[in-house]
Amino acid sequence: MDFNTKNEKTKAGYIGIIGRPNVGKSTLMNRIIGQKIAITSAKPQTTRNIIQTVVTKKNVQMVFLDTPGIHKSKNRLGDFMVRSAKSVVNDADLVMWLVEPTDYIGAGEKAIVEILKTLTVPVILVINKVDTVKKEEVLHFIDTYRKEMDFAEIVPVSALKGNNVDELTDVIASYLPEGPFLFDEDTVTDLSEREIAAEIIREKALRLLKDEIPHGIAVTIDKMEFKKGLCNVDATVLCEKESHKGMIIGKGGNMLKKIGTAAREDMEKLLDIQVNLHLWVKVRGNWRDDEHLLKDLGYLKDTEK
Ligand SMILES: Nc1nc2c(ncn2[C@@H]2O[C@H](COP(=O)(O)OP(=O)(O)OP(=O)(O)O)[C@@H](O)[C@H]2O)c(=O)[nH]1
Ligand SMILES: [Mg+2]
Repeated sequence: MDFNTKNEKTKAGYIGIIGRPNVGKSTLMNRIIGQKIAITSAKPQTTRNIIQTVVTKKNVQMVFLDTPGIHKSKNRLGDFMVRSAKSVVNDADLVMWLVEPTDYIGAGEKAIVEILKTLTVPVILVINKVDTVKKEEVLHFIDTYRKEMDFAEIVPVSALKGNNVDELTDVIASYLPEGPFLFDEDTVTDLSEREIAAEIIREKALRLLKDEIPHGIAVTIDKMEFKKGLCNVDATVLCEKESHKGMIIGKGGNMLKKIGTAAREDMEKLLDIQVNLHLWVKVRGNWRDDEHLLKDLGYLKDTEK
């Protein structure tokens, strides 16, 4: 049996968060850990990689695996995203399936149910965004979903407002196996500072740009150095077309300035240091189907080529 420093029995485990795009997976993970690590936006397919975060409270350590939304992919990047999302269910001690508060269970949800039915670990259904519907309706949605499969628990929450999130955290803890902590108690994420910086810039582009442009954007950090109480960052925004480049830069550089300012402010909060951010924009047509570029951008592992 394992004990923490206070001689209490410890529990620890991996919790996979899966669901369709835009249901609030990253918002919920950030809410539970109490920090904004994963980027979020109103546009689907925001998360592109598995993001691991760790929260240690008293004798329980929860390791969350936030995943890209499961969707019908249209390119190699999409294939990678969906493959990553599906893979976490094999590494998890517990799976949370996040859904919208609706009684429409479409082909996307059905496909996820088929994956979940094969699992031996507990599956918690989380009905998110309950702040957008009437309380009475939630019971009806619970009933609809209950018919699809046996869930260990069904928990309605609002990740945005925080409603019922503490209760959900208690439920998660109750299903974790007893065992030693998997990480140091002060570990928060496996993302490096460079990766976080790139994600913050991508989030601002996602939020500020319109239409299909954000989906064709990737961000690389070309330089990140800490010097004399300053952090100097050079980054490149990759896009797919010359016309997109023009819109990302904007009239008189206005849009790029907006993206840069918003990103710098977030980086300064997170790193607690003054940040100098320089952004460039480059066109790399079709990068979402380019093996080499995908690999450089961290979206394709060697073994997956
Ligand atoms: N009203 C409401 N909106 C929410 C809630 N949770 C998340 N959202 C919003 O839903 C949108 C999508 O949130 P994300 O956390 O990025 O969703 P996701 O499931 O991680 O999306 P992908 O990474 O694209 O798969 C954002 O605009 C969030 O603010 C909620 O509880 N209530
Ligand atoms: Mg996400």
